[in-house]
Amino acid sequence: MQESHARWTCGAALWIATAAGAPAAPIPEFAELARFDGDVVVRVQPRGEADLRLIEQLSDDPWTCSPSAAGSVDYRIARDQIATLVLHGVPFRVVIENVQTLLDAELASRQQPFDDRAYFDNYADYNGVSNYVNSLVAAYPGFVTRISLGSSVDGRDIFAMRVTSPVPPIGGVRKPVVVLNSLQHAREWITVTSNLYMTTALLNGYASDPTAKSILDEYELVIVPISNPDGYVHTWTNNRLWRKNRRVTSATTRGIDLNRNWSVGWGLSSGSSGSLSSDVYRGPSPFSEPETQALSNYMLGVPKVVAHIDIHSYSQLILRTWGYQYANPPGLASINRIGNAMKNSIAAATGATYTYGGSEILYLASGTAPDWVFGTLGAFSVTAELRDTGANGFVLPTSFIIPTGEDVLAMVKSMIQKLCRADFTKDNIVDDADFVQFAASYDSFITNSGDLTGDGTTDDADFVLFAGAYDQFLCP
Ligand code: 0X9
Ligand code: ZN
Repeated sequence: MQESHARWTCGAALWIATAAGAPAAPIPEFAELARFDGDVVVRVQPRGEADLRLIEQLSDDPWTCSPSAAGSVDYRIARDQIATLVLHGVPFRVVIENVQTLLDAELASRQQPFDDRAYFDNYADYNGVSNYVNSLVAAYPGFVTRISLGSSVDGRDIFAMRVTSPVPPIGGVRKPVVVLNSLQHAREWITVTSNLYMTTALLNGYASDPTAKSILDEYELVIVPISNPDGYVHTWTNNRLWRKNRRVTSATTRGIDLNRNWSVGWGLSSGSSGSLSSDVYRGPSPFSEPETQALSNYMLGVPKVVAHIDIHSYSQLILRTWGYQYANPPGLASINRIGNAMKNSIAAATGATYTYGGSEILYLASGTAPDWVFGTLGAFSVTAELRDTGANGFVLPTSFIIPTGEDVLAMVKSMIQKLCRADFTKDNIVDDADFVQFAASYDSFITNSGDLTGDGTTDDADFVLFAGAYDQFLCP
């Protein structure tokens, strides 16, 4: 008996009722890297449900989705299926002429030994990234600490870095934390290099760049380069275009979309799927996966997460909350102020055009990381979709590594500079109650080392200096 259900299409808010129960494609356990000879990526402009059904029949691999309000969708299909699109008069254009040629070029550069090249000349596999984290710890003692957030389904470490300067926090035991995680989706390799590039640039810039210095003096960055270790390894060894984690879900299906597995907005069919074979399968319950548990539990244990970016590719977007609904989030004006600054700072730094907006510029996505961070922790949180806009999609040539890393550097710097830190009560309104809470933290501060004036005594003059620091928390 077939059940009618909303079927997710990797596209702009396009939802269709379709018959479930088509046999799930078996998941091949590739003896070697899967090949995609003769495949192209097409950008389709569906005229209605019939067009969508056709493209879903032709393709088992929706790529990411166009920001265009016109609602185009990208799919990988076999070249000889182009004729079918033409035959049915479906409007489309080819955005990637030859997927395998892109993959071959990437593979050729992978085969150079990692040690022989500069870090950002190429992509690095799971061990390469782990080694790079170790090398940052060694190169910046006192600034970088390696931590573990937990383990993946297959037992791989979800490692992370705490990055901050040795300058102590004002009025607390830990500086406000900014969390930057990449690669919930395994095939989005550019997100890993960009996250590491941004981290390295801030550390390098500490001595010479006042912005880098103030960021690392006032904040702690928690960087999670590979949020989906098993998926990432799988893209290096078996299928470069894998998206989900590697959980066995049935005899023929694998993987849960980690970015549909978070609890806020979880389970809606308008933005995720309950079908095991779907690329946006949400899993059996919120936080069913150790990877999402590891990230969320870590953030719950941090005294103050003040901002977060969940880094993805591609499409060049900054997506604010909410992902799961079109309704405005509380504090929208403040969110827009930061989001627009991020977009503008990227354009100024690298010339790249990113679009900023809510789910209306992409599609609804339910159970995502930023909705949880914003909804549960009250912290500013966005999804960044990095380069490009589709010419190379997930298989970005290595020449994009540094420019896209510069995009992320600009977005992180501008986000942190624009953060409104005065909202201590986390009600999205800055008022006297915030100052009261701020001032109260002086009590715990004074029991440690209240002598801010450095005159050998802890007295009212120290409180005056402490309270003065509140001004720098006020929203621009
Ligand atoms: O679908 C996703 O998880 C993200 N796009 S991707 O192509 N990298 O898979 C977007 C998630 C955020 N979406 C919204 N805020 N609407
Ligand atoms: Zn993604």
